[in-house]
Parts: sequence; structure tokens; C-alpha cells
Amino acid sequence: MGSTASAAGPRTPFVIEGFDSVGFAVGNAFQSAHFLVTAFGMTPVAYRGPETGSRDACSYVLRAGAARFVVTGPTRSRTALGEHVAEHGDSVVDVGIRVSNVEAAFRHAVAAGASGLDEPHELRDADGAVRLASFAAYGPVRHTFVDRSAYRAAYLPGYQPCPHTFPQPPPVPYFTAIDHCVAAVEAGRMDEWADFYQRVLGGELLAEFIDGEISTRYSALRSKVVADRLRRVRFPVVEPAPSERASQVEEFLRFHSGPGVQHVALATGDILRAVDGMRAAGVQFLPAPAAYYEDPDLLARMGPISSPISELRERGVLVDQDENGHLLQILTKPVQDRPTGFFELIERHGSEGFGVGNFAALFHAIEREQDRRGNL
Ligand code: TYF
Ligand code: FE
Repeated sequence: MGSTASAAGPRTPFVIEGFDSVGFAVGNAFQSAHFLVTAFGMTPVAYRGPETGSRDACSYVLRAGAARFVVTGPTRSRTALGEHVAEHGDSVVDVGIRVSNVEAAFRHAVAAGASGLDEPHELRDADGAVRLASFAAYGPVRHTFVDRSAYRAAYLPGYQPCPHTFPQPPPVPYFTAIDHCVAAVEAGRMDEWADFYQRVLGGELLAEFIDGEISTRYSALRSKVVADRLRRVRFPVVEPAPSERASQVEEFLRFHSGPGVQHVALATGDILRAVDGMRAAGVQFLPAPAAYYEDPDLLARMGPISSPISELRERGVLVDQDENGHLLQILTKPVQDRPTGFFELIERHGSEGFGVGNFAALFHAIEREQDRRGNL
């Protein structure tokens, strides 16, 4: 079991309201946006590019409920964005956090040891103003504090409604919020980055998973989960632990060229429909180990579950339970050519956990994929 600790630090002079957005650097934003519409069921809500005065990059903004993704690709050679993609592949570059007071949040982060990248500033147009400030996290990843309470349009000044016609997304989105964003960092640096999040967010350690309880043949890793005090944003941090062959986190670090966002978990109210819709559109999910649903303890361990086990089994959806309730979860395979970033769908029914009871099953499924790739 993961141990839960609550570290009551000093109160912060700002409120963390939730994830604002996840920003991805990609080789081709048009095609990434197309994928997020057709396969993830997201709705395109804004665009910028050469036509709107953004000469070096195209960005598409997509929504599914409260979840917002921004995919940005370079339009020409020798840009920092292009260099990033060449080095790391398609990957997360910015995790936005909505706060009540950008100045206070930024001052607090810098005082807590964060390196500022963009001082607090305001972007304004006829639709109002957005306040922003950014600081560096692990590897090439940054966080941006955002206050858009005085802004009416879909994203930021400089963006316009998306001019391209993509297929119609499903009337009800497959997922409606970002649940957590996982940092993969180098061996020996998990504690440092978990401490960083605790200080910067004025947050608390939610859970700690040591290598012993989650190591499989290749996948030994250590994980600590930090959340803000109201648990509106959650940041698990994982590092490789010694194992027989390179662990999944080592594989990520190797193919991403260093630390980065390993997975983004998407909260859904109907994981069965989400898996069916996304799979029909070509998203590949990790299968559950064959014996998973045969485990006589599985049902005994669980209280009443929101969906019949047979429906979960058909799709490879895993289930876990803690003192507050249960959760259903499934991982996609990596969604780009490199074996790096992937997504998780998670349907929570009271449980605030991360599926520690499933870690062995999740990691075995990841290892089978590692074996198929033969990278290690
Ligand atoms: O976020 C989590 O903790 C779960 C489990 O490499 C997990 O989704 C953790 C690490 C990992 C894959 C899954
Ligand atoms: Fe997760």
C-alpha cells in the first residue's frame, strides 16, 4: 500500500484552481490536432499560425470538457521549437496551472527555488486580458501560472477560431478534465522534484510508492505523488530503480533524451464508452494481463464496482480500491513513434489514489510492449 502523509506547510497567498492546459511541442500541429479530434474526441477551439501573425509556429487549441491541450509545431527550420522536437520528439513542454493571483503564485514559486522563465505579464485584446508567468521544471518542461478570469475568448490574445474543418467530435467528450501529469526524472532525483512541487505548490505529499512494492522484472521504479492542498492538481514523480533490464522509466529517459512528462491522465465519467470510441478511432490501449480478471481476490478485494467486471475485461480496464472508493483505469500505448509519452483514462468513484493495486499488472503490460519493441 502507498503510505499517505500530509505535510501542512505555510498557507499560500493564492489559490490553485486546477490544470489550465497541457502544451505539446510536435512535428506537425495540423496532424496532431486532427488526431486529437478524430481519435481523442476533442473539439478544436482556437488557432494561430502565419495567417494570424505567428510566423514561426502553428498552434491548435483543443478542448474536452475542462481539459485543454495546445499542440504547437514549427513552420520553418532552425527554430527553438524545431530543435526541441528533433531532440525530444513530440512531447509536453508546458503544464499550465490556473491560479487566482499570478503575481503571488510566481513570487511564491521563485522564493521556493523555481527559476523564473517569464515574469508576470498581461496579454490583452478586445476580449479582455490574461495574466501569465512561467517557471522551469524538470528537463525542458515548464509550468505557466494562468489567470484568465478577465478573458472571454477561447484561449489567448493572438489566437482566432480554428479555421480548419475537422470531423465532428462526439457530442459528449470521452474525458472532461486533466487528472494528473507524471514527471519522469533521472534515477536519484525523485525526492528533489517531489520536494520542489511541495514547496512551489504549497502542497502535500499524497502518496509514496517505493521500488519494492512495484518492481517487476524490468519495471522497477519509485514514485511520489504531490498535490496542492485542495488536490486540484496532482503531480506524480517517477524515477527508475535498479532492475534486471532498463525499466520503463529508463526507456522514457533514453528516448526522450532526459526528463519529461511521461503520461497525462484524463478523467472520464464513462471509461467504457471512452475506450470503445477511442479504440474504434485507432487509439491503442495496453491489454490487461490474461490472469487479471481470473484472480479470485480481485472481486473479494473490491466493494461494489460501477461497471460489470465482464465489461472491464472486454476492454482491459483495470480496477483498484482504497478506503475512499474505487477507480477504473487504462493506459494507452505511446502515442508517437518514440516509446515516450502516453495517456491514461481514469474514472474515479471516490478513490483519490493512483491504482497501486494495479501497478504490477500495468507494468507487466508495459514490459510486454517493451519486449515487442526490443529496444533494451
Ligand atoms: O500515475 C500513476 O501513478 C499510475 C501508475 O510508469 C503508473 O498511472 C505509474 C508509473 C508508470 C505507469 C503507470
Ligand atoms: Fe497515472
